[in-house]
Amino acid sequence: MQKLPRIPSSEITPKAAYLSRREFILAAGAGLGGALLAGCVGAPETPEGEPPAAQPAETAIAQPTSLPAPAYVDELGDAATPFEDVTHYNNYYEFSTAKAAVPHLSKDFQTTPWELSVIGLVGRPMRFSLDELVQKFQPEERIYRLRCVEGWSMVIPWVGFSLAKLLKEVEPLGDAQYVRFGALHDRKRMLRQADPAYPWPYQEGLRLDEALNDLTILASGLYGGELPPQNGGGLRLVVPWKYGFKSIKAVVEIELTAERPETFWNTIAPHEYGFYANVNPNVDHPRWSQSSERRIGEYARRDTLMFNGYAEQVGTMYAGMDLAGLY
Ligand SMILES: Nc1nc2c(c(=O)[nH]1)N[C@H]1C(S)=C(S)[C@@H](COP(=O)(O)O)O[C@H]1N2
Ligand SMILES: [Mo]
Repeated sequence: MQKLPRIPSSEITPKAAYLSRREFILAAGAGLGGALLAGCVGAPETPEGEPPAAQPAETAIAQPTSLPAPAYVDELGDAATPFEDVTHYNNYYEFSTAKAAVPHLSKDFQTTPWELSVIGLVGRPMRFSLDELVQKFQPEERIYRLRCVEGWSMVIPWVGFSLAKLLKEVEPLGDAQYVRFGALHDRKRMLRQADPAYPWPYQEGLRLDEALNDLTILASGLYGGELPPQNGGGLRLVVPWKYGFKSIKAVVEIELTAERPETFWNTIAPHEYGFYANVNPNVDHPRWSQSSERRIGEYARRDTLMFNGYAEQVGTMYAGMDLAGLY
């Protein structure tokens, strides 16, 4: 394997693990949870789309004990799926095809230490430890909907950082057009990789502009803590406007390429799983209608939103493309 340089230790600040409660409160005040936090502390409502006026940090944290426990709500006002469901209803074929079995079968999977290589068409190929990534790129709270092509969805409070920050660091070359993501390939640690019916390792890919979109994150945690093995720890990709299978778990390699990379599900069933896989209520999967979904924890189905509700942030990337063909 190619020997890759590491980031100099001078660039690493000592000690900084996951998002602290204080950072969460500040992040919530400034970002997605802003409207909610404002509501909690009785601040006046602001017009739609406008963030609440910035509060001085000291005001926001003056009396932490008087604040309610952090409430996790997405920007549409939907509460996060309970931690118990997020961590016990998991698609993770390296461990099992049975969702309920995944947490148990992955419970001894070591997520630390974790290493990520960034290679291919970049000026500075690099290898990072998870600690280095977290310290350098400062994960923040990102509360996203996750929509699986099977027709269920969740709201998950990730802890992660924009992939764009990492890509800028390695300096993509002019001919880089796509990004390939490779999951860990280790039969001893992921027992179901012994099954030759699947093209291991799990792989995914994005167009470079999709990878650089601010919504695209590498997640190192959820619910303010570490990323449990069953959710893709040490590190996983999260692309909230695409079907869940694009959000690859246990990422160890990121490669910038000129050609569109092959992906796990597209290789297995190309007529069922396209490269783009943008959430689209108007294009059905051959076996599952995509017009509605079941939010885990709810009974009634809800309408599926175009681009999973992120059309404003991502729609322009697909201008002029035939959306019906994007599956
Ligand atoms: N490496 C890997 N990543 C994966 C999968 C997988 O089987 N292996 N399943 C995908 C699918 S189909 C979904 S819906 C999401 C589920 O993520 P969650 O268990 O955190 O909700 O992970 C995706 N990432
Ligand atoms: Mo999925």
